[in-house]
Amino acid sequence: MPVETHCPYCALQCAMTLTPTTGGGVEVAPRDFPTNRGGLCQKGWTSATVLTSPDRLTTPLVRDAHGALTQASWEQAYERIVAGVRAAQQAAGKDAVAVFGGGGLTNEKSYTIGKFARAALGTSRIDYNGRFCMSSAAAAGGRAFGLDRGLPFPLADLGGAASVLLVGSNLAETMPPSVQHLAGVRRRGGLIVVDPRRSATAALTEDGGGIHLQPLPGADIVVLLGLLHLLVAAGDTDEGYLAGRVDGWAEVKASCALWWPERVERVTGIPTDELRAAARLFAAAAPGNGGAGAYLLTGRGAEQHAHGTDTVTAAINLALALGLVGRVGSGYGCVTGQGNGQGGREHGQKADQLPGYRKIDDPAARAHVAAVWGVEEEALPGAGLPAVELLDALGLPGGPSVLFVHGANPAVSGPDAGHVRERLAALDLLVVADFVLSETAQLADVVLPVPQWAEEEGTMTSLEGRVLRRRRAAASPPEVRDELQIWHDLAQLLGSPAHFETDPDRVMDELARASSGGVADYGGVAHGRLDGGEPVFWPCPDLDHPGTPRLFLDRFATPNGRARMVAVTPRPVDDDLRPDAPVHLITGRLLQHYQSGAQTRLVPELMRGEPRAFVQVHPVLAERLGVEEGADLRVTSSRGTVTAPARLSTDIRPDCVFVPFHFPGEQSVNLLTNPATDPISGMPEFKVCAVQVVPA
Ligand SMILES: Nc1nc2c(c(=O)[nH]1)N[C@H]1C(S)=C(S)[C@@H](COP(=O)(O)OP(=O)(O)OC[C@H]3O[C@@H](n4cnc5c(=O)[nH]c(N)nc54)[C@H](O)[C@@H]3O)O[C@H]1N2
Ligand SMILES: Nc1nc2c(c(=O)[nH]1)N[C@H]1C(S)=C(S)[C@@H](COP(=O)(O)OP(=O)(O)OC[C@H]3O[C@@H](n4cnc5c(=O)[nH]c(N)nc54)[C@H](O)[C@@H]3O)O[C@H]1N2
Ligand code: SF4
Ligand SMILES: [Mo]
Repeated sequence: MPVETHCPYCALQCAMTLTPTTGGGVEVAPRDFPTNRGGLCQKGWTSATVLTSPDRLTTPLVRDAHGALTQASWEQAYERIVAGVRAAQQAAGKDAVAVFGGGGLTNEKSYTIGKFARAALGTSRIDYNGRFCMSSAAAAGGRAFGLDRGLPFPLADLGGAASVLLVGSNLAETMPPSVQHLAGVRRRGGLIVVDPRRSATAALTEDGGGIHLQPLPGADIVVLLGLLHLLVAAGDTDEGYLAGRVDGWAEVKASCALWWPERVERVTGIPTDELRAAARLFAAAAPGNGGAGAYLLTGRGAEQHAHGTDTVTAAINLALALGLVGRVGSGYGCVTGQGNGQGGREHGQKADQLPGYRKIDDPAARAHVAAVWGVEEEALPGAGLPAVELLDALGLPGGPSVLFVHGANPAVSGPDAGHVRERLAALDLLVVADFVLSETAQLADVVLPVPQWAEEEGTMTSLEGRVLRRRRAAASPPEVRDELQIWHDLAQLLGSPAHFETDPDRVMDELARASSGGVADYGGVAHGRLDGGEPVFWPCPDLDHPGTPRLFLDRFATPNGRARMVAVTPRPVDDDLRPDAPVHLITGRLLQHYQSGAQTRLVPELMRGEPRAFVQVHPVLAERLGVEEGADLRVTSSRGTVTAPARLSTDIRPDCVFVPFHFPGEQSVNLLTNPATDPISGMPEFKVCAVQVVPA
């Protein structure tokens, strides 16, 4: 029987039909859906390969007396975990145990992992890999609008726009089917891309009169202030909208006064005529200026910085100044990345959060959730530590000595990964649940094999805020155990006062109650309703509510209903150029690989496309270094060294090199990246640091 579901990987959540095959696997076929319109990328097409990969985990593994990971029974694995948790908590209190989740977990699992941490382990120490993803946009969106939903409008709305401004998003490689929604704007010559590289997305500006701005990495705030300066100078701002719907405009208007184009050019390298052309194009598209509509979208290029929240705030300020937000046909959005990057940030995996995007330090929120969980409010811990700080504290006095990892591979994807690996190695007990032996699982004391996407039921919330059904099409290998079951079992063994449901349908009903009345209100979301084919965008407070595809049309979710502008100041990147590190290192993604590559490196077809890391380098820089195409380059930051072959390309600025982060070991670019974090979001500065580049 063919089963209708969605792709395991990114937040576009392309629709697919899975047909079981005789070998225990499934066959993938794309399905028409408003986001992917029948398209899939190469990763989606090949996703089923991982189901039957010889490298997948089929039994629990426990580290033996000789230090080797060996096959074990579930009872042995649980015994080791329960003994480790008890010993750690008796010695050093509840916070001696920590939990690290992932933005790929279903809503049901995202909810339950947060409940497991707070109600079963009693620890405040939980955070997740979404901190590394769009947390700066989440913080900026929450601050400006009172609510963080990546796209507060359906993706297909982009189709009618006169201009779309993409800041640090490479959609054409990271969500290829979504490029269909840019067809209209490209035809109209309205696509503007800000990226230090001529990415595949930046190249899309070339066929129809669009604009690619190619700034110095980390200088987006200056670009955005420069654009705002030009809008103000030209009288293109939407004063009626600003007066009616926005607080803080006077300060923000003043903050861009000194960012005239020549000054922006000096800092960013963007020629004044290009900046002026972009400002004119974008302003003319705004409804207040008689345009057909304009969207500003941010991606990780803008967000993954030690000042990422301010950068996104500058983007939001620009969108508000043009009156784009909360208007049909225009808007600001963050392009959420992981499969459940949206739902994963709503239900309590974040250090300071309870389900429904509630704040863990809000007494009313605590009382509500404690009642749903059947525990005393006083028993709920307070706020924990954001991911980088959490990983940093592992194995240190006062820090956690036990860590559970579910759905993340921080040994490859964390900033300053060499240090992350050291901290993981210092733990008394590392428990990793995964379906492959990821680089983090390789360091574990206990590895728990879990089902893959096509073997489980649940829901995912896509980049649009639309809740989708994930459905089972294949059986897991017999010894594999679902995480809902694992948390249920461990909670029971640990004597948890809270009960843990194992049926995803019932977990969703509980999540609906726990989130009810919160910011991310899923009160009206139920599997049965989604199975009926109804698209449900949150907030959806009750079963009769139609859901909310477009947010903020009447008011923002702030107490006074008005958007809050915050003036921001550009700052240098944290790890800036120095004589012994004179080149900027940029990191990001390739079409063929997903994240740490734990899954996609198991797919032969994808490995044929991109088998290893490389250093994208401009021919001018390559000549200065005396290297040719394919020659090994040694790239060194103050944290580590990576050696990889040069790939010469005029698509990158001569003062930068680019290395993708999908590869482990000596090719892991995160050995180099900077763990300095944004003071508001906790986002590390993945996107830029200073390096020395020499021939190897
Ligand atoms: N193929 C593939 N697709 C994916 C993923 C994957 O791993 N592989 N992961 C998914 C996830 S979780 C995410 S978060 C998304 C990410 O999706 P994107 O945000 O599109 O991906 P990145 O490649 O990380 O970054 C985008 C661009 O930012 C640019 N950039 C670097 N520094 C700067 C800067 O300072 N300013 C600006 N303006 N741009 C800069 C890079 O050159 C890069 O082209 O993709 C999702 N889709
Ligand atoms: N240098 C650099 N580093 C980056 C970035 C960058 O742009 N540059 N981007 C950052 C971003 S945006 C992100 S999102 C992170 C992501 O970084 P990671 O956390 O490394 O993401 P994945 O590689 O997707 O790891 C998920 C792991 O969980 C497993 N898994 C998948 N589904 C499940 C499940 O349901 N249950 C369990 N238990 N396991 C599951 C997978 O097999 C995989 O091993 O990387 C960040 N790191
Ligand atoms: S774009 Fe994302 S959701 Fe669509 S097929 Fe590719 S990885 Fe899957
Ligand atoms: Mo991400």
